[in-house]
Amino acid sequence: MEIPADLGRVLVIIPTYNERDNIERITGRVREAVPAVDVLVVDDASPDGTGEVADALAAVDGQIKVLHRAGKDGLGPAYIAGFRWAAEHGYDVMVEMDADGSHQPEELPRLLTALEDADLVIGARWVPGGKVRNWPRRREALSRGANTYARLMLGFHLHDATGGYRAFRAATLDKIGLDDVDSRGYCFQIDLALRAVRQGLRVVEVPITFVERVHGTSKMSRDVMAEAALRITQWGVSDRTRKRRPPR
Ligand SMILES: Nc1nc2c(ncn2[C@@H]2O[C@H](COP(=O)(O)OP(=O)(O)O)[C@@H](O)[C@H]2O)c(=O)[nH]1
Ligand SMILES: [Mg+2]
Repeated sequence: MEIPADLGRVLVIIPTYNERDNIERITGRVREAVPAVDVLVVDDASPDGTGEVADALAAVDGQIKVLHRAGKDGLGPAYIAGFRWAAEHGYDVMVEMDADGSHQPEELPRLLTALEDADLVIGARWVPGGKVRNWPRRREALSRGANTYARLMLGFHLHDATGGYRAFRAATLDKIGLDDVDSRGYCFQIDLALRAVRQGLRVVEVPITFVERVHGTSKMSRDVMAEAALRITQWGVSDRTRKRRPPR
């Protein structure tokens, strides 16, 4: 499928930590679904050798690149490193995609088409038409609950602010400003969405079908959840205090 030509050069950024059994399949699916895009794998020195597998893929496909980082440092810092690399290399659109197949490359053209009239497109599960396959009830309840809490607390219109399948215009990331982002896990996604909304940018959700991973293990942890819950509360509270303060 063709991508809208006016969007310019598109880079799909795939952060990896121990995704050896997934990396070849996901990069292959991206390259097949949308041959015009380039792929950047951002690997945090995975002990299972994902980085070396990615290097081997890059050696035979010039549209696959690899950024090696020193050690596991969380999803947020990996994406920020990927965004910086993309900006330095002149890309116009940066896409976030998990390595584990949860985000389907075949749906990427829909995200990119929506980006023609948006500054940030979020592939969303918890909107009409959005679906989740193979998730235990508990995990679904947790994600829905976290997103409802975020929507009420932060007062924005988004239904899947933790969703990690996204397309940003390069200009959007410039306006958001990445220098002071220090969120690491899921709340990285909420952080960036909130910054975009607060900048008055057009943030649009398009329904996706999220498919739980078959190979490898989730890096989701109690720490990641606790960070998100704490941050949403802090951002929501500071927002309210700011609004209540009388103008000087
Ligand atoms: N580079 C890097 N990638 C990570 C890190 N933590 C998670 N990832 C990747 O981020 C994506 C989403 O993580 P995953 O474990 O699937 O989370 P889940 O889908 O919420 O269960 C996957 O591609 C992971 O390999 C990290 O610390 N560094
Ligand atoms: Mg996953």
